[in-house]
Amino acid sequence: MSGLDEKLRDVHEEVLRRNPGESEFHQAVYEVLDCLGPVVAKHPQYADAAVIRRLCEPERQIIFRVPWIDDDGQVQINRGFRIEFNSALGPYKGGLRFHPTVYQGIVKFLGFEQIFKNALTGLPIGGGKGGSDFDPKGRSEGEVMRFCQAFMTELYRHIGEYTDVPAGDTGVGGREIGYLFGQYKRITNRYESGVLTGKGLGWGGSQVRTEATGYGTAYFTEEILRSKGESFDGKRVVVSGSGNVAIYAVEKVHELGGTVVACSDSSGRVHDDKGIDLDLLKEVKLTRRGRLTEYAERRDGARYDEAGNVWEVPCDIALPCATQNELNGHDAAVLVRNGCEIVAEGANMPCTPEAVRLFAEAGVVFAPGKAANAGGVATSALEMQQNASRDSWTFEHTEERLAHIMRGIHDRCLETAEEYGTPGNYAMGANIAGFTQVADAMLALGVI
Ligand code: NDP
Ligand code: 2IT
Repeated sequence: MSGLDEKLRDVHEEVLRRNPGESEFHQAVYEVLDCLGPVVAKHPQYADAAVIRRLCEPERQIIFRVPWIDDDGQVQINRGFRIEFNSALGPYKGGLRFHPTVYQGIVKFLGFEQIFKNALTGLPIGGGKGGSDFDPKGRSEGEVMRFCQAFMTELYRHIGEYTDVPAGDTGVGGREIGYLFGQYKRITNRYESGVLTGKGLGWGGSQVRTEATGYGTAYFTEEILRSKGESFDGKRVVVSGSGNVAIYAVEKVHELGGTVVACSDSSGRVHDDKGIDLDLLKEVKLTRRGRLTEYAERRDGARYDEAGNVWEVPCDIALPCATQNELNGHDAAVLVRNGCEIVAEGANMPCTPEAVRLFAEAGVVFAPGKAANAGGVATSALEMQQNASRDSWTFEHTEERLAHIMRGIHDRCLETAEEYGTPGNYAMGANIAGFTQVADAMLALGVI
């Protein structure tokens, strides 16, 4: 299929053969391998020790049945996953996703991305991911709680503060982390705060964790703008999604001087040219767990378009914050035509390979998720630090740490891209910098 160099092509073919049907995982692996040509040319030791082949094979993959009883008294069966991908740098770390589309290929792609993202934070965390094909939409509070308890009744034996530390992702927020932690505590009879992150502020959670991914994406974008001698002032921004990452991206973009003129959910888009009203968005999505249609009904001048494509709203900056492969080649062409200058991924792998190629051709700056959305997991690692020292930091201190980490990731991507002869290419910089950090640790730890 590819323009990969020979050794990398063999690795890629092996991944395709050993993981049939897992297209998202194939895509994520290819995207990384595609950047590693200059690295293996310069450092043959990585190929010699089969570091890249080992990296593509998870250390452990857990699949389990999750039986629970719904409000009608019916037994429901879901499938649970935890992929413990790589622990060279620290305990496995990564979120849990509850969404009907979840299967092994999605969890593996997310776990694979997480290895490099976590390395880029510079904090001691390995890569993992988990989740279930459970669909929380339309489920009652009681059903969500019973599902979380059933999920943890199996998962608890695999996790721990020094082993594997899950957190939230799509469909898993503070409410679910609460139920998961409660069940872990009950089964193990241990108040082990560091076993999960994204906990409530009153019981071991960290300030800023809720906001961290969206804030981090906005900070990363601000660094890109700064490197071009610009700022958010006067910039029109489009954000896709209206969940955890999207909402706090909107909040920070507004604080930094930009205007978010559109956002979306899986049913359509809202266009609000005056700028998204954040209080209303939070009330509809966070307080009421409602739909964006309600936002448009209550906001003068805002329009909801069912099946409307959010990328058709003209903007200077696009922040895809919903889900994988949500921005394809067609969307990229529309963004380019409308003069978009920067695309920074708040979600994991939201841009298709064709979209990324079109951005490169058009000179649009592209920041990949493993760099631009690393603020969430970085703040999770800060939560682990606070838990380990039984401490709790202020909002200001934690946010300052987050902003510092995001600036560090940004600079490291640019410096690495420069070093390997592709100045300004954030994807090259992120993949190479993340890879070399993990690969060096793997070499030091021997063949394990
Ligand atoms: P949420 O569940 O809070 O929100 C997800 C949003 O994306 C919703 O608006 C949802 O719309 C939309 N969405 C989800 N799936 C689809 C789909 N298949 N098609 C169209 N829209 C969809 O999730 P998060 O905000 O936490 O996560 C969003 C992205 O960010 C994911 O890629 C996640 O992996 C990534 N991420 C999350 C982090 C975190 O800390 N939470 C950290 C780093 C990355 P609807 O309500 O209609 O379903
Ligand atoms: O994709 C991600 O980085 C997350 N969902 C956050 C993981 C974490 O452990 O905080």
